[in-house]
Amino acid sequence: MSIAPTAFVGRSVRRSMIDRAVRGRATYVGDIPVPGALEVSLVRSPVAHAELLGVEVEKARNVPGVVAIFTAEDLVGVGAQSPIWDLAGQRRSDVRALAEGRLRYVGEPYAVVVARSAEAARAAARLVTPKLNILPPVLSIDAGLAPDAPRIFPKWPDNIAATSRWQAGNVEAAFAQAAEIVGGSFTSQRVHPFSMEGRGVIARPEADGSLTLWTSTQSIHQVRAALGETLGLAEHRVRVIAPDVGGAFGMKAFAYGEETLLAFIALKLDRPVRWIESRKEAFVGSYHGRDERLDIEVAFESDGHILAVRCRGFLDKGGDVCGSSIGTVWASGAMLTSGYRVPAVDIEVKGVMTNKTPTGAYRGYGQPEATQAIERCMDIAGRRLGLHPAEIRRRNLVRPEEMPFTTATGLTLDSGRYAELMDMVLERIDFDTTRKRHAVMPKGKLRRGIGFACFTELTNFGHSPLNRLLGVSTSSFDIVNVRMEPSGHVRVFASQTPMGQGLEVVLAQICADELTLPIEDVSVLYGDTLNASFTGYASGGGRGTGVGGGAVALACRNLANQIRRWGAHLLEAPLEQVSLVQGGIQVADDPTRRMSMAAVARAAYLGQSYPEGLSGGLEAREVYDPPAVAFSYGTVAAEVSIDVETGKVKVERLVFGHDCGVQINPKMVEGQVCGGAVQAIGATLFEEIVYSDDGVPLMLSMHDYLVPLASDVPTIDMVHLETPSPFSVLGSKGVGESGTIGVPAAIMNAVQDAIGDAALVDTLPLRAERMVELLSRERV
Ligand code: SMO
Repeated sequence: MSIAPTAFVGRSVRRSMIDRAVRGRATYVGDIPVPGALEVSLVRSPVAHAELLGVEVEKARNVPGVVAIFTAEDLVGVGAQSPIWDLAGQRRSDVRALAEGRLRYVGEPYAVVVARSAEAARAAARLVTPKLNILPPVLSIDAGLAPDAPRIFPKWPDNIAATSRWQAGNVEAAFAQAAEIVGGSFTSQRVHPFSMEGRGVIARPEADGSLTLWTSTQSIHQVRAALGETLGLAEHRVRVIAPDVGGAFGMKAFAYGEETLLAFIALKLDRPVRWIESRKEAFVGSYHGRDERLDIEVAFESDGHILAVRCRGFLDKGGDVCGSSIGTVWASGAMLTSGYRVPAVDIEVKGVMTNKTPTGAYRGYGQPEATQAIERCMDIAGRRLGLHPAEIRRRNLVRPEEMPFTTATGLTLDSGRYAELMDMVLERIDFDTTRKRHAVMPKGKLRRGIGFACFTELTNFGHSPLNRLLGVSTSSFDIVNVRMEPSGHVRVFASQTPMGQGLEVVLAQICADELTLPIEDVSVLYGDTLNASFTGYASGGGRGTGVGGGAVALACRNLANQIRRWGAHLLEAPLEQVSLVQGGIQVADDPTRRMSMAAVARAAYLGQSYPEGLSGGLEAREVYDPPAVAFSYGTVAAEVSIDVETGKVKVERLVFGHDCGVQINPKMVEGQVCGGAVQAIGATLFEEIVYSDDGVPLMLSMHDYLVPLASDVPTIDMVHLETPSPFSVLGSKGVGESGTIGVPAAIMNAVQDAIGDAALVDTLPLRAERMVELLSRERV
């Protein structure tokens, strides 16, 4: 069956679904009414690096309303949580939910206060005082790598959490014979993922000895598994519920210590407890994104063909090896060759511990960083070799007839029309005309530039048996159950957890389309381990539609087959003549021999006479483990202006061409791409978490952490191609991270074009003061 996306696009469907699925019962963790819940306040480290010699809690205990105070030594029987990404040779940090012996970053929790009111808990938390022996902090990748650097984990021989390396072809020979070698040291700064809803956890012990945990997460089953590891709670004793999630962006992809902590306290006190992250806490207590440097060299032939890529990449991992471990820089390394034919590589990436908030998954997951490095090199090489930036890319981009194409880093590009989409985007932005227009403009107060970047995006993360090779210690199949109720209404027990992007609508569309039902006849249940279906890697890695939706399609096809067999039985027709048509079953094209879905369902639940091989009810369950990942891709072109006096960079135009395979809901695809692009404009132009010399983050509110405003965002002009993936049930690929991946590189290329060759644009963000500095080099 094919998906007819246009059937579902439009206000009425989206509004009705959103009204029911979100607005009608929009409930975040902080809104869950739990009578009698005690309030929890975490006490977080005020310093970047110190020995923790003791914790003074007496004054805090005397605050009226305080019920209990816990430090690490009270966490009897509580274990450390393993990272989900666990590469060969990776070192363990074994940090538990509360720090003991040492504080490793500002914001690390080392004590927790439980009180009858949030005010009392916060007041008491302020009175908890650590006894500290301050240690010198390690605040950068280079400081962490220095031979005499203080060890952040004293038992380790150095500060390196893990290393990954890809080697293929004869890199030495390639560089020896290269006509041109282009390189640089490309930095993507530390950013805050900034979900509108922060994190929050409520834990409630139940009368039957089980525990209910509400948490704002992308991965309910991973949280459940984490509590098994840290607290020894068997899966069936824990029910994890993610209510409506107000944004996640990868930052909520993996379990956190607070989930363990709240579960522990609830069971210990036998009382429900609640912790809702404050905005200030979110800036230090939830994982940061990016913070990578890629030192890259690319060898080219004189005709522009790439001979080899050499790279040493580094992730500033912060103070704990948790969650994604060094997965983001792993992805930078694996994706560095992007959509290009690269015969030889020597790429090595390392995660370096520092005294900062741990970095983790953030929309794009290492791919914006990789794209920045390779796409800057393509532009520079094109200029040096006298090739149009599109021509040098065209010569290297993998062609459709070469796919599936296995890259030198071992990834298989599944499908796509890379060069065709690039040309469409350049035509839409009038690339050549614009460049000519810029060239003859007088050099006034505004410098103008235009640039673009191609990118690929790893999506539909999966094939569980391969995960071990990537160091991923979870499965990545999704199970989906569907049930047609006696009324003919269908319930989808989804595996994926929507995080505010509207994924539940897409899953409902897939089901409705497979069963030819109006979308109103479908409900999607999700976000609750008790009634959602299982997923391993969960809602990240661009898996929502391609994997979660693929499992929905398979389960619905199974159900459709049962319905057809019932139909053939009830209408006394040969099975091959019975099909699902417009919300019912029908024999051939004879509308007089037809039954409504409800009539079939009633018969299936009545069970007075069974079709051969079937018994009562209408339910189906299917597992989908994709055979391989699928690559979305795109080209982003940007025109910028730079005010030479203030240094302000403005994105004047943005054309975004992308292909995520079959689009189930084009409106939502557009929303995802635009949202990501806006986030990327922020990360390219001004967002950055800056630390003081003693390791205190200077950004703790929206006053200092600048996210893009409407006035920073141009109209985003979209260009689409739709190349189905052969590795996906519906031909669909992921789109959630697309927006963030190509935009930084495109803007950097445009900014380089605007300022000329006097200074290399290699460091993000391109804040005004940095631009003033870059522009000043032109005058010396
Ligand atoms: S950064 Mo994502 O949740 O793969």
